[in-house]
Amino acid sequence: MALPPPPWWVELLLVLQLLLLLPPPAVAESDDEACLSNLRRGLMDPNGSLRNWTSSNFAAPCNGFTSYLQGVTCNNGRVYKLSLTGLALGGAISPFVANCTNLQTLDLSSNQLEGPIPPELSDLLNLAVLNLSSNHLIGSIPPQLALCAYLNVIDLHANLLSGTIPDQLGLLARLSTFDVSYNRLSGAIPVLLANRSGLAAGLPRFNATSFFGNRDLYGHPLPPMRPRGLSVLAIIGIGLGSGLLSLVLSFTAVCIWLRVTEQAAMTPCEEGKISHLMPDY
Ligand SMILES: *[C@@H]1O[C@H](CO)[C@@H](O)[C@H](O)[C@H]1NC(C)=O
Ligand SMILES: *[C@@H]1O[C@H](CO)[C@@H](O)[C@H](O)[C@H]1NC(C)=O
Ligand SMILES: *[C@@H]1O[C@H](CO)[C@@H](O)[C@H](O)[C@H]1NC(C)=O
Ligand SMILES: *[C@@H]1O[C@H](CO)[C@@H](O)[C@H](O)[C@H]1NC(C)=O
Ligand SMILES: *[C@@H]1O[C@H](CO)[C@@H](O)[C@H](O)[C@H]1NC(C)=O
Ligand SMILES: CC(=O)N[C@H]1CO[C@H](CO)[C@@H](O)[C@@H]1O
Repeated sequence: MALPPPPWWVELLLVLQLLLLLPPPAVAESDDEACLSNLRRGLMDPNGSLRNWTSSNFAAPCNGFTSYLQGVTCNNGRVYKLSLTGLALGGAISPFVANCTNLQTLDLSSNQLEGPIPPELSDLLNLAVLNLSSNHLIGSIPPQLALCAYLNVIDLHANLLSGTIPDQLGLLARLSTFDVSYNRLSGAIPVLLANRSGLAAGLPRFNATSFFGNRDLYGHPLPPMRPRGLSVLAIIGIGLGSGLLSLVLSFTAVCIWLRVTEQAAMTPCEEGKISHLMPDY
């Protein structure tokens, strides 16, 4: 006969069941409207790609599975995919995007977006794909992204992100694509992103391509931290540079000296002599 499970375990199970039985929050329907209208307000759209993003469409963004809003895909009347890629959009990502609580894909890649990645994205508990690559985003990568437990894809390559890569992101068990290459990130690469844990501990997880192009990022799979101070190349460069400079300076000095002595020695008669020396044809 099996032992009865400990009481705390039963309690936990009950709480979980209770949570599953709770009705969805009453505000759910109007969240998408707040999400889309605030997102639009924060964006600049020089090419008019968001012409259909009008307030009447925000009020009813979904008609079952379809939407009149460019880049919006719906599922059961809720926005579940936002894909505005390569539309020359400027401005910043509104934190209100987190009000689209059913969002599974947020792809705003290949635009001119500025400003930070809103940490509020952690409210998007169904988020599986986050692609904000090829923009001008600044600030650090919010560690709160680790709360989006279903994240499969984090693509932030080619931005201006700085700071360290949060260790917490290594805990995202479903993460299969991670790209933070070509930013301004620094510090050590989190071990849990470089190597697998658990049964496959020590096997590589994401290779160097995920991390290239960040001058101050170091550690496996990139080379270890470079020694502080001048690199060998810089020293050679400075040596060659100063050598060349002194050569140019002394050459100039000799030229000036020659000119001065030449002018001092130059007389009309000597000029005549010189012309005599020229061969006649
Ligand atoms: C924009 O809305 C109009 C109707 O309001 C629709 O016919 C058109 O297909 C929409 N465009 C896009 C790109 O969804
Ligand atoms: C936006 O418009 C400019 C100028 O009209 C054009 O050169 C550019 O290709 C357009 N970009 C997109 C993404 O439509
Ligand atoms: C992110 O979007 C870019 C294009 O905008 C695309 O090339 C890239 O493959 C996407 N990333 C992933 C992981 O799908
Ligand atoms: C990660 O893996 C590399 C080889 O793939 C290995 O050299 C390194 O020691 C590992 N690091 C950890 C902390 O397991
Ligand atoms: C890194 O891994 C990807 C697949 O995940 C592969 O396409 C790429 O060639 C690898 N790059 C290096 C430098 O090993
Ligand atoms: C109803 C709801 O979730 N509202 C949130 C929308 O987003 C803003 C900014 O993140 C939050 O402050 C609201 O609570």
